[in-house]
Amino acid sequence: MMTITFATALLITTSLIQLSAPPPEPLLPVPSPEQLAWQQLEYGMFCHFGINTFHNEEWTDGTKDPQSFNPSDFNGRQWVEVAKRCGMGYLVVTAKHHDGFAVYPTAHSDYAVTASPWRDGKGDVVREVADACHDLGVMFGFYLSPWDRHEPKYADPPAYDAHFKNMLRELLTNYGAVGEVWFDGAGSEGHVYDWDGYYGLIRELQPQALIAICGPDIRWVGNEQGVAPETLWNVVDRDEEQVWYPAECDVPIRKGQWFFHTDGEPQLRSVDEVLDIYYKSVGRGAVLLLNVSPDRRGLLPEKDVAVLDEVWRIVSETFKTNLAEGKAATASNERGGDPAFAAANAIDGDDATYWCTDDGVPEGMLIVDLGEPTTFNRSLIQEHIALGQRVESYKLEAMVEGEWIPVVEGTTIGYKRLDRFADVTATQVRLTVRARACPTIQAFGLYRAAE
Ligand code: FUL
Repeated sequence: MMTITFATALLITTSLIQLSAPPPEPLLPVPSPEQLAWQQLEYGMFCHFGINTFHNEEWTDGTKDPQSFNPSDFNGRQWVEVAKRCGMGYLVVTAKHHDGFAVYPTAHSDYAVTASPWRDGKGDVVREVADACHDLGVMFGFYLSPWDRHEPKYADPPAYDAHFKNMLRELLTNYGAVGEVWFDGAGSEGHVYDWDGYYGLIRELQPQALIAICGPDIRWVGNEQGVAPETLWNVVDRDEEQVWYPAECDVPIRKGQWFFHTDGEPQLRSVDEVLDIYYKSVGRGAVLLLNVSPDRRGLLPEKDVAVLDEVWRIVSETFKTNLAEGKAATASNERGGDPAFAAANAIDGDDATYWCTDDGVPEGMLIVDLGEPTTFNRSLIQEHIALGQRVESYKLEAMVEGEWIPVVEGTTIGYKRLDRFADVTATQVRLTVRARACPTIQAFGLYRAAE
């Protein structure tokens, strides 16, 4: 029989006293588990590869000879290896672009790799990419263009819907787990699609897959520059309902070119330009889907890969050491006086814990004593968005030679907010946030940018 000693009883009582405050109620709507997991990937690779690759064109009209699709050294695994190494958590490959040419052996069209000389018509781009993704732990997604300039059935919407669903079914059943399905809206003006039928099929066959752009789970940020607005809410009005609808920033690494062009190298963005995009997308609470076009070999071009490598080296070095981590932290209010919601949780390096104020206290100040003059030029703030997005504005100040000076201020935070500013050397910093309900701050960081 178990006896409860005085010491055990005391321990239980103390921990009960300490864990007195309940967590805040979620501020609805909140992300689905899949949306949250996707958000945490932060950065993905888009690969446009198809018949256009062999014609130096962005949009061919569906009449190019399938014989022209013939990569000399195709290696889908190389794409995924580069993505993985460069910090990209997912990859979206074009299974069929507007021209209608399928880069996988569909049973529903002759306009496909099966009619090409590549691997004697037995190749499958999607297979190799999907397998490598699953193998390397990169989330796999595909793009399937609704607009189809080749398929004769396109002129007959119900017949085309059946055709499109046939292709969707193949992609959703033959390639393992799918994390994202990307439906482009381009070219479709005036055409009526059976969207509900498409979504239903995806929900049935791959319930965890997120449907992006022309879909209910991920929204298009609204431009192809990789730039999210300064104020970015994940909650939007849709069909007179408030929904969690996070933003994805898709942008090609070669300006204006989603597909490879033999003369496209001058369009390649520099490391600084891609870093700027990173800060303006991931750093504003969106997810970045950066397009890198495989070339006519079927490989990612070396120069583009060099940019990705360098960008990731700088990002990972910059955010490796949080100069605020583990320092002494206090706050204007800590929920219920409970250590489970204390200021220290924002700088403990643990995303599962957060600093939170009492209900009815939508404003809070977090103060970190750095202990000694510390130089930094980047800051990071993250909300615990599993409980909803709350912060409407924030302000960071630093104690420099005995005085509080403004460092940076802004509006929304969401999953992640990164700010860049000139070197500040301070002994203390304070973050003030104003929110729609008691704020939940899971991370706060100060960094020094890598060279
Ligand atoms: C656009 C398309 O027209 C481009 O070719 C590309 O696929 C881009 C991602 O979306 O709408």
